[in-house]
Amino acid sequence: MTPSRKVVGVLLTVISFAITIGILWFPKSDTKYRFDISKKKGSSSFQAPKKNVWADLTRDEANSIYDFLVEEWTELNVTRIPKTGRENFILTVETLQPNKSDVLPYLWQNHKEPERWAKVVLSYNEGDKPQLIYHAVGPLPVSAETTRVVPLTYPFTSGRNAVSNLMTDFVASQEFSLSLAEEISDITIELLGARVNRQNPYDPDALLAFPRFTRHESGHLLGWIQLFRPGAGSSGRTLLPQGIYARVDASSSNVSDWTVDDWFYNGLVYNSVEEFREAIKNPEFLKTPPNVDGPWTDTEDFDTQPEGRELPPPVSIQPYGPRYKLDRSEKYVSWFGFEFYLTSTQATGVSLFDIRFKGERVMYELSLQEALAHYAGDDPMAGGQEFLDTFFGMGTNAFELVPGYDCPAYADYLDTELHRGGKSDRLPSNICIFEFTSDYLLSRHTAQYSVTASRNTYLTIRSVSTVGNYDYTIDYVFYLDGAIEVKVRASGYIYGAFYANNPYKHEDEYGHRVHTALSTSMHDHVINFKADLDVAGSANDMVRLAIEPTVISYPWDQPYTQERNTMHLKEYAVTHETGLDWPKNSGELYIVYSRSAKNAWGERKGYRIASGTGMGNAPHLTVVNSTALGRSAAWAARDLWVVRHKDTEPRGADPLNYLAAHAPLVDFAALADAERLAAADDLVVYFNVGSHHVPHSGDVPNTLMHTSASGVMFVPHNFADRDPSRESVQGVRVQLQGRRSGGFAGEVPGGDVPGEGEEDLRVREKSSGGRYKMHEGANYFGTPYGEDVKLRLEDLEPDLERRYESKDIRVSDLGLNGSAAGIWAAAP
Ligand SMILES: *[C@@H]1O[C@H](CO)[C@@H](O)[C@H](O)[C@H]1NC(C)=O
Ligand SMILES: *[C@@H]1O[C@H](CO)[C@@H](O)[C@H](O)[C@H]1NC(C)=O
Ligand SMILES: *[C@@H]1O[C@H](CO)[C@@H](O)[C@H](O)[C@H]1NC(C)=O
Ligand SMILES: *[C@@H]1O[C@H](CO)[C@@H](O)[C@H](O)[C@H]1NC(C)=O
Ligand SMILES: *[C@@H]1O[C@H](CO)[C@@H](O)[C@H](O)[C@H]1NC(C)=O
Ligand SMILES: [Cu+2]
Repeated sequence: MTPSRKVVGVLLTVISFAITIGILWFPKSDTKYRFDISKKKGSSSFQAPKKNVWADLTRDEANSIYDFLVEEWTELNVTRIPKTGRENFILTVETLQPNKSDVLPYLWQNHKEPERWAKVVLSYNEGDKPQLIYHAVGPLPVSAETTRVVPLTYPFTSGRNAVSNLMTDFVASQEFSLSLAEEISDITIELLGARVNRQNPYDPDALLAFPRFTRHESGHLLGWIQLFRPGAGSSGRTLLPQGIYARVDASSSNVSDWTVDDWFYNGLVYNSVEEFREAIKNPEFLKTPPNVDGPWTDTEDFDTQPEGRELPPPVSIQPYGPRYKLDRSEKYVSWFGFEFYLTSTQATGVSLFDIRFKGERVMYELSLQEALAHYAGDDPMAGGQEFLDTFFGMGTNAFELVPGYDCPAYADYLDTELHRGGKSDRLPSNICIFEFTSDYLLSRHTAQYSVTASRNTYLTIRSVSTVGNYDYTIDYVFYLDGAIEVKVRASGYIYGAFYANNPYKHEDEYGHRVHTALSTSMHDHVINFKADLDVAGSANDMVRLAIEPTVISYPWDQPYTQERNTMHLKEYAVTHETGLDWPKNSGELYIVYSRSAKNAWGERKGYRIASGTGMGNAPHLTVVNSTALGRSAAWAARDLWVVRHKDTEPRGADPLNYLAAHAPLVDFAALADAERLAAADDLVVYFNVGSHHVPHSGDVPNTLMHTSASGVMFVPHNFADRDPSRESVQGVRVQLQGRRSGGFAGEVPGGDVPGEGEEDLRVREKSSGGRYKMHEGANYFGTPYGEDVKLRLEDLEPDLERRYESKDIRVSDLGLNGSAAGIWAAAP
């Protein structure tokens, strides 16, 4: 049957009229899907069931602690805002996370709220042995009667609460580096065509000088100072090393006593600056071209217009608001059965607590612990370089996100607050929360008379920590089936090495040449997270469920096949605290089981820990017994670790470990020390994500996120009785021609109409009771879009001139200032 010309004409008129007025109704037999948008706006009244006991201190709390320490605890002799580096001051103030043994009774047995405490780092600079010292202050609120200040030692395996700081006089040390570079201006002009320019440090031909310090076991503090060009355009300084290095003995706290001995250029060591100067005069002296800034370090191309670039790309929209509920004041989120609290710390950024799925416990804590970047190379900078980024602050450096780009335009944004250096600073919109519908389905199936498709919508909590040259995008992702993923993607500038064009170099051993005088330096990113799994309760155990080849003689094979080469499952209990690597050929499932809770089929409820979404298996550190790291990051040696939970071991790392590599406050090896795991133990898993980064020409100007992504996933394993996403997922079943359902080709004779007395497979039980009969065409589960939507430009392209709040971002130069070692005031 073909519609008459007249009908088509009328339809076209209706459609064009509808387009003109901006509303197009697709006639539908079933209109129950239409939304009342006003009903979806009610989540502001949503309230967390309990207080967020992990929440960071408020400004008022921080102020009361500053006052208390300065005025009431005069024996500490601290000032709030120091005027010189010689004073004692309160460097940081934040929440001391309550003990799990106090929080669980509060959450589950209605016990009283755990005491609230703060932890403070005091920067002690009197005398010539500067120290950073942890104290606990509590209980809060501050009261002259009950609040105490006690040395904080219980979280540290070392039993200490202090580390030596590198120096008191940061300003003098900066001055030292710059003067050193000035003193060799004749050399720098000769070799680099540039010199220090104090009037304009951003002059592209100005030179800057930065040290990399290492404390040796002997107690010596040595620094290698390297010259850089400033790279002001996009801040690509780490692409602009200049290849002249000087070794400084910085063991004295008085910078005037520092001495320089060796110099290094183009693969050769000179024992003094005179020797270096003399060598340059020799006609045989081998020079290498300087590493000069230019458009090649620019992060954007505003110019070229290949076909297609004149159109903006597709973007995701959310016309009816989010489906999660957010209690902003308690930082509590609820989404399709998932519930959790979130908080942020200066060192580690966003952490999640008390994660439940459909009312059942899954994890007590999911949080970043440390982010290591370990370099290698044959020059003194790359060769000894490693960064433990919590020292610079993954939370301190989690800056404002770009709406519409870092996160969808429709995301919710949260702020964090930093209490450091005597002040409280707000970091605006640096955590985002959003739902996203993936480009691939969660599940689908085609049958003879029907096709079914379920959308894969997930919930992401995202933040980005920009630590100097590098940007880490950190996601916690929740899926409808109960899976939780941790994903980290790196971008920003690589830390390059000077390309020494000489016969002694071993460049191919450590990277690739990527510009005139720039080589990449291979490095490992190993980023550690803690997952305190509480699978259906705290009493958990872990198994390795191996998928193994085997040879079995089956009775049903006889007498024709004596033995069959096949495979089977074999379970190995993890009986002691240990480190594990991801199994070869993915040949084992790592599963954390509830000790006693079972599903309807008698199987223990579990969560599997899996690696591999992204660039393959998440790696661990290649370097064995790293000289640079000492004992400060033992967790980096294996892919994942299983340990017992203890209140005295809340963290696997500490930001001050960076200053005490050989005697760290937290030595992870003391946490994972092969203790026997008992039946009712509460297990904690530490795991690593990251990459073996061998940057190549495509990392210039910036590393790309699709090549730097890695993740670990926690996937329900017999956790429920069947796939729990069925009840929350949105999708469609297309019932094809006729009135049958499902089926296989050719099986049912007599065409598409059910026969007399034959069961009608189109009738389905509803979970709410009653029945649903599928009709021919599209049968939706969950609510589909049912009408046109009107978009604002803001939904597609947020107005960043209005919405991006920050005017000046405190990006670290990876020196000591602004790190966990202190914030320095220049002498007045
Ligand atoms: C307190 O610290 C200052 C330096 O900030 C120092 O000069 C003074 O001697 C100290 N006072 C006491 C009592 O230790
Ligand atoms: C540092 O050393 C210099 C020279 O050795 C000396 O003049 C100065 O007084 C010292 N400064 C301090 C703070 O001890
Ligand atoms: C690393 O250190 C451990 C413990 O001291 C030692 O047993 C092992 O042999 C070392 N490995 C290497 C490659 O140095
Ligand atoms: C937390 O646990 C540790 C170790 O048992 C203990 O020393 C500390 O006092 C506890 N903290 C509070 C606030 O009770
Ligand atoms: C140290 O960094 C802070 C910002 O974190 C800045 O205000 C201060 O001027 C810096 N001090 C020096 C001596 O560069
Ligand atoms: Cu990298």
